[in-house]
Amino acid sequence: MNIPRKHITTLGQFIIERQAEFPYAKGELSRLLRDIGIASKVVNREVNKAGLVDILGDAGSVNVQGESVKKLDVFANEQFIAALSSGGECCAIASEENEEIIPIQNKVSGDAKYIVAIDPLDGSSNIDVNVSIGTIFSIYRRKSGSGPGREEDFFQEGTQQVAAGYVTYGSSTMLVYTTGHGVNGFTLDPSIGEFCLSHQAMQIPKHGKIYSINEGNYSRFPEGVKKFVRYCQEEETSSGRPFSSRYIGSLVADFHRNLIKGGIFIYPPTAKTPRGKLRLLYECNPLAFIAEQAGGKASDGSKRILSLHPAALHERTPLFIGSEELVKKAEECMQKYSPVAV
Ligand code: AHM
Ligand code: MG
Repeated sequence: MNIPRKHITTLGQFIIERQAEFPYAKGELSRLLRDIGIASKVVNREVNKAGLVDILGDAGSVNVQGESVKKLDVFANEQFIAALSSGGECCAIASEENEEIIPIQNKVSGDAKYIVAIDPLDGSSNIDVNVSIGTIFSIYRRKSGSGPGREEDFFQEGTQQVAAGYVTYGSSTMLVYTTGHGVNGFTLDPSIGEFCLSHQAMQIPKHGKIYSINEGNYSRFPEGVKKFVRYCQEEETSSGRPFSSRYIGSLVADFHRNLIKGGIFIYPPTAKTPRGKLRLLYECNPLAFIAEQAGGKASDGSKRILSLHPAALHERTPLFIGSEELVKKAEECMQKYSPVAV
C-alpha cells in the first residue's frame, strides 16, 4: 500500500519563507541561522559516533570556568566558530569555551551586523554516558559601527536578541528557535540530512507538573527555594500535586522536556554559588527568549532574565524558567522567604 507522504518543510525553506518577519530582512539573519544549522549537523554526526571513536574523555585542558573540557566540546566549539567565521554574517563570537570574544574580520561581506553568543556543547559531563546534550545560541545586532565586533557589543539586555535557539542531541536531534515571532522546532531526519519542521508554534503549558532542580544541593538552597520544592512535593488533588521531579543535568534537555510537557527548571543561588551556575549570555538569555515566546516565563527569582544588563561575558545568574504559573509561584516563595538572596 502506498502511504501518501506528508509535505515536508525543511529548516532552510522555513527560514526563507519567514524572512519577511525578521527585523532587518535582508537575508543576513537567514544565512546566519543556516550556518548554525549546518554546523549543528556536523556536531550531531560526531556526537552520534562518540561511542565508536576515540573522541571521548578529557581533552586535557580546563575551560575559563575551571571545568574540565571534553574533546567533543572542543570539536563543537571549532565547528561553530568555523561556520560563523566563514559564513560572512557574524562579526564576533562569545563562546563558553573561550575566555575572550572571537572578533571576526569579515572578508566576504565587509562589516557583518550580527554577534553570536554560544554554548557549543552544554551538559558535556553527560557525553560519555549517552545522555542528551545540546547547543545554545543567541544572536544580537552589533552596537559598534564597523570592523570586527567588540566585547561591549555583547553587553546588551536579553530583550535585544534578534534570534535565539538550541539544538538537542538526544533520542532524536532537534533544533528549536525563535526570532521573536513564536517558537518552532525542527527534527533532524538523518536519512535526508535535513532538519524538518515537526513542532510548529510551540507553546509551553501554563500549569506544568514537573519540577527540575538538583535536589542534592537542597541543604544549600535559599529558604525560598526549599519552600517551593516542598510545595511541589505536597499532596493536593486540585493542583495535581505532588509534581514529578525530573532532572537530567543537561540544561537543554531539561528545558526542552518542560517546554513540551510543562514544568519549571531551577538553578538557584546556593551557599556555594551565590549567583547560581548558569551563564546569562549563552545559556539563560536564549532559553528565556524562547520560554517567553512560547508563553512561559524566566526569572532570576525576582527580575525578568531578559531585563538583566550583563557586565561580563561569562556572568552567571540564578534561573527559574518554564511554565508561567510555576515560575510565579517560585518567585512568590523567593520574595517571601529569601528576599535578600536574589
Ligand atoms: P556546562 O556548561 O559545564 O555543561 O554546565 C551546565 C550544565 C547544565 O547543562 C545543567 O543544567 C547544569 O550544568 C547541571 O549542573 P549540576 O550538575 O550542578 O546540577
Ligand atoms: Mg554550558
